[in-house]
Amino acid sequence: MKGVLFDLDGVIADTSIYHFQAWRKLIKDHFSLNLPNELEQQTKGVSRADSLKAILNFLNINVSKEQFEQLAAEKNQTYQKLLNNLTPKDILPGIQKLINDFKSHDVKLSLASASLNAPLILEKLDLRQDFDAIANPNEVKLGKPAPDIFLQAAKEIDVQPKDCVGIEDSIAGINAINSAGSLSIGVGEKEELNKAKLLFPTTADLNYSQIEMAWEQASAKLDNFE
Ligand code: B16
Ligand code: MG
Repeated sequence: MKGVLFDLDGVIADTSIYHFQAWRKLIKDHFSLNLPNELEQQTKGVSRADSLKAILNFLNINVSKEQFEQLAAEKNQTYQKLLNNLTPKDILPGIQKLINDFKSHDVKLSLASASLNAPLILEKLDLRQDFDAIANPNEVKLGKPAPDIFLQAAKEIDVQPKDCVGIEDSIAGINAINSAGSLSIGVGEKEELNKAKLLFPTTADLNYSQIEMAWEQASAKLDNFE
């Protein structure tokens, strides 16, 4: 295990609350409609444009290309205002310890978030210096569930994806890690997350030794196979 590829929203901090609050406000202000909660899960880990497409699709709303761009920009303005409230206290339980454990075992850290706001968020959480790299979603072709952002995050730390574990809370993200050929670690209790090779109910349950053990078991299986 030479690298760890971290998702951000839902793993490092609960920014999904702010994302959804911003989407809710946008849809209320422009279309006087209330967004149902089920859309929160569907937009987790999904890029800004793909989230807006999913929301408009769900509500059966058609907009011009210009209006689409404007809506996405307005959502981001609201989201960034909400991010002003973010401090290191918002780091989810167990994450700082896990980061420290990876670092003390010389495992490189790379961020594989779909969010263009990721560098800003890591700064606000005072975690920027802990990461060796942040993959830029603008530099990859396809969003999660495609593996691209995880492949890019591994490349940025010069580690083969097969030598990395990826940590995710979204279904799209777990599929992306599996397709990238890294070992997937899921966080959450949703049944759909069962495609993760190792699953922890919450971030507070994440545990370096268990991850290392799962890693060793997976490598042993591969060795036997070869
Ligand atoms: P932005 P992750 C994702 O972050 C969020 O889960 C998703 O809700 C959001 O639409 C996406 O980032 C894009 O974020 O609008 O800030 O570029 O889970 O991949 O860390
Ligand atoms: Mg996430």
